[in-house]
Amino acid sequence: MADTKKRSLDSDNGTESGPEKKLATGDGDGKDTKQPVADPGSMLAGFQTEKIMRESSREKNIFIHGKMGSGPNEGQDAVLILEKTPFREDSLAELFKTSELKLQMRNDIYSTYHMHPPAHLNEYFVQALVFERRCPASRSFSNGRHQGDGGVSGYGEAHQEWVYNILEKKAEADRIVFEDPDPQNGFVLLPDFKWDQKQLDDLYLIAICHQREIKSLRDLTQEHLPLLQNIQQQGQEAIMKRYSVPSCRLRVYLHYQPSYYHLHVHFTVLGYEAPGCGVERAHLLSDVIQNLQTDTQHYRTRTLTYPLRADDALLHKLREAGRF
Ligand code: G7M
Repeated sequence: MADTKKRSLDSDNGTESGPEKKLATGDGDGKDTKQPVADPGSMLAGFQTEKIMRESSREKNIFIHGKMGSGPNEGQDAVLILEKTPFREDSLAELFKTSELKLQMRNDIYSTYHMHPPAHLNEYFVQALVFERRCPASRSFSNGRHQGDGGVSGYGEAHQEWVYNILEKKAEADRIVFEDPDPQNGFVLLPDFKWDQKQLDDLYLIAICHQREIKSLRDLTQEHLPLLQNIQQQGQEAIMKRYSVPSCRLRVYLHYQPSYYHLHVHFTVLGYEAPGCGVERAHLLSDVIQNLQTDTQHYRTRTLTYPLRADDALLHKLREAGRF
């Protein structure tokens, strides 16, 4: 990899801390101005945890199911995903200067500490899913903790509205990095909401195609090659232009199974082990293109192997159908 140095993106004005690298966001926080949002400052005050769905000390994240506390969403089912954010090289000096350090132990040349940084250097990235009705995930997660690297499963099919909101510019319009408006081969490229856009080390964008009939990898045939090649080429060019990350440093892939059934492509930076980028779930776009060039029926006919959590609704259905 040519450039292994950590590069940070300025959270205030959305520029990389280097010459003229602009982010898509107008205000940098991805706020959707067209939809009512509860006061974010107090939104989680009073949140009642019902179940820890998943927790990973390695990934430094926790998935919590519970109920919203006081406020406009009081009593509504919600899933919160809390994640410790990556270190930022440009804040290290301030971190050392302003943090409180407590010695834990000292032995020979070794010593360990607990560091207490000031609030603004001690950020968590939070995803909140607030459900109008009982959360479908609460059923599928009712057996307790989970293994695996995916996100929250079990709500994807029912909650696809956010994809159409993006395509219709009802949400995240100010975050769009690139758009080709062509209804057949066009797509919208924007940061995946798992990426806080503060550094390039975990760069993560998704391309969502304008066509609405293509549900997943399974639907693809040679007729979709112009669309796939367009996403690959224009997506990579747009990322190079915006973030100066060349295509040779990008991992471009589709998920099977995806969490929602509207064709989309993931762009992550090599070196970042994004959840779901492993061989059991990720299909490289360049392989997909070549497989289709060789056989138009490739993804319609071949066996595709994928992991499912023990309590995944799909696994349950496959069992009922006698497929196991
Ligand atoms: O596993 P699958 O291929 O379905 O991946 C879906 C991707 O969409 C994941 O990487 C999610 O983080 C991302 N994503 C999910 N939602 C609900 C949103 C959203 O509202 N906005 C954006 N920008 N990305 C999302």
